[in-house]
Amino acid sequence: MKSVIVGTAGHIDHGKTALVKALTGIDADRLEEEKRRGITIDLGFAHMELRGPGGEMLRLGFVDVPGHERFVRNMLAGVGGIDVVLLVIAADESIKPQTREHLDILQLLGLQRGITVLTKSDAVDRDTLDVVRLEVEEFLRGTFLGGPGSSIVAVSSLTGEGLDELKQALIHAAGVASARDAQALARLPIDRVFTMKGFGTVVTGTLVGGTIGPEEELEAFPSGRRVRVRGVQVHGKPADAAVAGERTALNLAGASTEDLSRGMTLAPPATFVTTRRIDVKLRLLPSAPRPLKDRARLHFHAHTMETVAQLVLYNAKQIVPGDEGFAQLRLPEAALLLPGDRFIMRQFSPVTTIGGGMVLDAAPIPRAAARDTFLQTVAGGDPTLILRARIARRQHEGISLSRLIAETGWNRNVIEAKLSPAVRDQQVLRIGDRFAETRAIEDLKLHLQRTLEQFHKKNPLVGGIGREELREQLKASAEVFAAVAAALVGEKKLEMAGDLVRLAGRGVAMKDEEAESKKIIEDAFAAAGLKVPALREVMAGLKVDKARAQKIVTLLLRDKTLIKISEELVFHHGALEQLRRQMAAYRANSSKIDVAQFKEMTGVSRKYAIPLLEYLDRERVTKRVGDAREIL
Ligand SMILES: Nc1nc2c(ncn2[C@@H]2O[C@H](COP(=O)(O)OP(=O)(O)O)[C@@H](O)[C@H]2O)c(=O)[nH]1
Ligand SMILES: [Mg+2]
Repeated sequence: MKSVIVGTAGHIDHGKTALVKALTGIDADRLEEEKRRGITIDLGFAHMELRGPGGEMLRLGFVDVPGHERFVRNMLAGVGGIDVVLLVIAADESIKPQTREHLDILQLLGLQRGITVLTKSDAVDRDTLDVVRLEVEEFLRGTFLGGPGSSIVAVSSLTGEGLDELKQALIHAAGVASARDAQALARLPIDRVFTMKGFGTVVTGTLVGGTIGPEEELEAFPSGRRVRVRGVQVHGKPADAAVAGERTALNLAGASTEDLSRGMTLAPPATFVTTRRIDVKLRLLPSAPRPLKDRARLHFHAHTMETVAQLVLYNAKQIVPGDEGFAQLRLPEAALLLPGDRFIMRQFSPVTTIGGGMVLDAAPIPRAAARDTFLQTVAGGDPTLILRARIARRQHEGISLSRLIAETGWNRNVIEAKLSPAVRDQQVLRIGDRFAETRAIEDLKLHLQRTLEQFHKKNPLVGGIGREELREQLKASAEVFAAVAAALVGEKKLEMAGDLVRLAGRGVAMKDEEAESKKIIEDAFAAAGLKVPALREVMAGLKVDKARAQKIVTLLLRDKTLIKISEELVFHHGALEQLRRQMAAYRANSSKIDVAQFKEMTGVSRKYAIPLLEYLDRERVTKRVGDAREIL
């Protein structure tokens, strides 16, 4: 069954609550104080079913809002989830301040559908009603309620006159209202939290996307508390699941009423990332009293949340009434917001509605290059272009699928489907779980080759640059670096020699006797194990001169074939690895070892044992405790 949320709007005492009651039979003023004072303070809820033109049933959930100017913030908490509005204007009073303010808010929220209802038609004569109708038509011109085909219906909740016509208009509006996306990831902005005898904690809200069923685990944002859904009710009745666009009540396990409050959002756990900075497109109402200045403080309302935000204008010192622009809003606390979410801004003081806009990016990159182009692409709304822009701005690092989900709120299937043509055409590369623009990866390849070229020029005698060192210079993650290096090796542009990376055919060009000497040194140390010869003696037996021999040793130390552990002692890396293995095996029997035991285990003299143990201490294989060592 199609579910549509209908919200009321309009000045106080114009008959909104009476109208909802006349339609549904439900009194939406639920608070004792509301009943006593006869005014709506907080949101009220009601529901009804109507038969559509094709015989299908339509489910209408009503959100009745307060009209009093002091309670606009409550109105804002309810109006975020509505699909169709009933703009209520009393025929005996016509347009009043909150008629204007509420209409401004509805427009800023991007609402598309609604019906204007002239209430209390019984209280005025025909001529007055006609005059008011003309006034209202004039007032609505140029708004979503003023276009051709939009209806203005005169109604009396007292006599019932006009109610049938209104129901017909509602059926039409509900029929054409676009359904909310049940495939999207679920998000339920909480508008009420209470306890119910026998149930425990209950929250309600309008489900803006996705579905929620019993036994699901959810996370409350921004607090991070995990809850489990015990039961679901839709429009006051138990349901198998709540679907996007439905008034939803959840009975929750894992949280008390103190843990949850209006303004929080329930969503699948570990899916989204909260933010304190959002990039937005915003619009200042023509009726705003003054220009909006950079650094201004504002009241910020989105979904059911409200907070104070600081404005940082992009590209401008101020925005004048009637104008729009890109900006960043900085929030005092983290919030869950996603691109496409609408918000309202109210002046800090005195508090009036001055504008609003749409979230474009809830994961802004500080000092990003080409930020405006990025924001324009997001504002453009084409999902494929948006995904490409989100990948491109991460340059060669790319972005993981889960991060794309968190940044867009779109589910995995949608993202993979939208990207699959670009992946197939190799405009986008998939590296592990990341997507990166091919162009950015090609740039990184060139950058890597240029970096190596410079290195070889500066260090003609060195066999290459260490992997990690190169990776850090390129500011690439391990994953991306490995992929790029492997690709270049495949293209025969790169060589890897152990830990070293060099351009193909480059690195040390040794003469024969140098290469021979190098081998002699290496072999001598490899064969010696821990009982290494004196370096002086080995060098003396070589064919090359002392300076060359020294250079060769430097190279062997540099590529970590040989490892120097003290001024006099140099070991082959294989021997030290063997020692580590011995230590690990020894540890299986005893966690402590002293010098005598170490000498016995390795067969080396004290002259070697002490520096070796000190080396192991530095490498955190052992830790000195008194005269002995603890093996870590
Ligand atoms: N004569 C007349 N009075 C109405 C009608 N609708 C509402 N009222 C009265 O107007 C007052 C305000 O109505 P209410 O629904 O609370 O207004 P709200 O503040 O917009 O929700 C109440 O005293 C209602 O009885 C109507 O159609 N005709
Ligand atoms: Mg009311």
